[in-house]
Amino acid sequence: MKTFFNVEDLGDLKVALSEAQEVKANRYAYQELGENKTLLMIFFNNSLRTRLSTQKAATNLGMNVIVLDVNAGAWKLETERGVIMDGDKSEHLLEAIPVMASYCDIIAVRSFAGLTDREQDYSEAIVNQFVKHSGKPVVAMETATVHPLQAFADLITISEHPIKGKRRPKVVLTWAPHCRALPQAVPNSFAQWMNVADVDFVITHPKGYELDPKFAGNAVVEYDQKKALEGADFVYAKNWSCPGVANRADYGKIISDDRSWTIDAEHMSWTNDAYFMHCLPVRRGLIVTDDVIESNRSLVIPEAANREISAEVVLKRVLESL
Ligand code: AN0
Ligand code: CP
Repeated sequence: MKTFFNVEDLGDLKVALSEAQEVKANRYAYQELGENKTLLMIFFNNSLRTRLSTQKAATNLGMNVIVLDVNAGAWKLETERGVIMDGDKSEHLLEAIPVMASYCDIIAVRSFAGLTDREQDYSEAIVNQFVKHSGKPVVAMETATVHPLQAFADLITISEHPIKGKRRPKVVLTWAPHCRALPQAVPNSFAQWMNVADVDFVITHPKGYELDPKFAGNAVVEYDQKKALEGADFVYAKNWSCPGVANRADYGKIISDDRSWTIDAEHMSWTNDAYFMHCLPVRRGLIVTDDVIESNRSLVIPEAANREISAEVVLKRVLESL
């Protein structure tokens, strides 16, 4: 595997899921694979889970790890070509990328959507420069439009919780309100992965929050949240800002603050005693109430723990292809 951005990069999901279980049962079995290999993790944005779980996965595989927080000690990086660099940015990404690549074998990048320019974000302008100019395999740790390590961990978590009497569980991705504009990367990847997985997938959100068709695919969209949640086996809550599909001018904006979408016990009572999922970090009281996230149906902690496993499978595959 040379890059990891989309579900297709992983090939057959059944094979990937059984590999995940094998790795989970014996996570130190591939120490020799990463010997004398270096992972460079570059963060343009904050992280708790991605940083810790990816570093842990790499060390499980015997790799050396370098972490760079671009905003904490590195030179501020210019990302556009053709600008006169007389502002606060001291270095250009076009020099920084090959320099950073010279110190490592694999590059993992976190670079969130700017949420101001839809074309810029959806063209993946930043991470594509890493792919083009590094000459090294590039792993997404949440880019402008995708968060595949999260979606893979979510799928592993769902597969570990079979629903009695059902071959295909009903999985519902529901928008929930939030006080700050958030990217679409998590719902985009979750939708992309659920569309390929062996599940019945429904997306629910207020009008105007339609995900880009490239990710929503043929998923059922139900604007009535109650109807969508009826009979659900997994409720995956997430806020996202306006994807600008119907109205480009609203891209990246908060166009609804409807608190009736917050997942509380009443919402969960409409489901088939569903499991609750969220990628974290989560703001309680906005996305989900304390009682729901603390309930015995909440999977948020096992989901986060599976980030180590999704990252290990991905890094293992990349190492095998070096
Ligand atoms: C980010 C997001 O919504 O994309 C990261 C989630 C993994 N969340 C926040 O910025 C709060
Ligand atoms: N879920 C997730 O990616 O968390 P972090 O932003 O803390 O890495």
